[in-house]
Amino acid sequence: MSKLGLRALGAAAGLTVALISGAQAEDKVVNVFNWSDYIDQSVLDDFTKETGIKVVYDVFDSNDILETKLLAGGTGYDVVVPSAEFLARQIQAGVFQKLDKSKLPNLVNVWPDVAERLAVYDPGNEYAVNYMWGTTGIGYNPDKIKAIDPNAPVDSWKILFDPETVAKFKSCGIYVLDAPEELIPAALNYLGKDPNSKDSADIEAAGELLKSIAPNIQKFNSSEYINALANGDICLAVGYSGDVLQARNRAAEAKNGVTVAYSVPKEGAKLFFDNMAIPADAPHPEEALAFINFILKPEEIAKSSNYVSYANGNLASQKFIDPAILNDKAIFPDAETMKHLYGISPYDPKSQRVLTRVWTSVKTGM
Ligand code: SPD
Repeated sequence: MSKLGLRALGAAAGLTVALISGAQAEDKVVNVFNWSDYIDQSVLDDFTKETGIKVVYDVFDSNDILETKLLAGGTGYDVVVPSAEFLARQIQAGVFQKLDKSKLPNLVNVWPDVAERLAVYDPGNEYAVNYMWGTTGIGYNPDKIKAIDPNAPVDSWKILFDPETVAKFKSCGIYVLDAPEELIPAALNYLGKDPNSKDSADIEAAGELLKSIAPNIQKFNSSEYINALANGDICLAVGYSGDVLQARNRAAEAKNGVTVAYSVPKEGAKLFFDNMAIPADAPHPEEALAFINFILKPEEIAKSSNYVSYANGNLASQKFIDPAILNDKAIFPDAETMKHLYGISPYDPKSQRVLTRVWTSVKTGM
């Protein structure tokens, strides 16, 4: 063979090697779709360092967004994090693959109480592992609220659902989650009805209550309240426990003089569980299992809990959790608070239609 021929052969061989290692590098990816403000970035970095698997991380702030994508299929995601009541109906719809538990040795670290609660939605814990959990309650700026009404009922849903009371705080800014599965149960509970009711008349009644206070609400949004509270742009929000506490931390870091507090209303609040699952058509199921197993490492999930102020479903992680977080009843509710928390079962297609229609009319005022 001529020198030119040899060189061409060498170049072709080099190209083949490059293509093969390129393909291998491409395979070493896991595509994760999680809630916004729900992880410490260093956990993702640690995962890549330990496994060589790159994480493509994307975020959402509503179960509806996640569910729409999952039901359409072909999301390209390997790990997703639905809340329990959504997980249950998505399992029924065949959206997920069963977890290969032989690839999840760190399951030994899970908190049995949390796994048991999750099993109500995922019998036998076959499809999902709890990531984090929390409550949906009231975030507020104590200084601004006190300046308007020193006796404001910050420990009660009255501050939102009593039309005369909420109207006092309209001028300092109120945001509410854009999540009917949070607000309708809260309104039902306030009305003395079952927060879990799937009865159309009950959902309509909750909708009427929400409509009566909606003119006081500046925005329905499920993530912007963190910065809005932290910057002092609003004084009241219906939000998720850890998000409100992140707002408090951001304000403290910024030293901007803004104070933020979280309350679990005395009438009761929703307890939610967000869980890691693998879509049936995940392109990288092995990497997904490696990712879930890594998140189940006590010191890694503890790092995220410390960063985002949410409780997690990993009992062994508690020795790595900052005592200020572990002992904060707003994050790890005590037995007394737990008595007032409620879970929600999945909405069936009919009640979901009513819920969606009522919610649209709350937001549009029509
Ligand atoms: N920023 C993270 C928020 C996580 C909230 N999960 C919502 C659960 C709703 N049922």
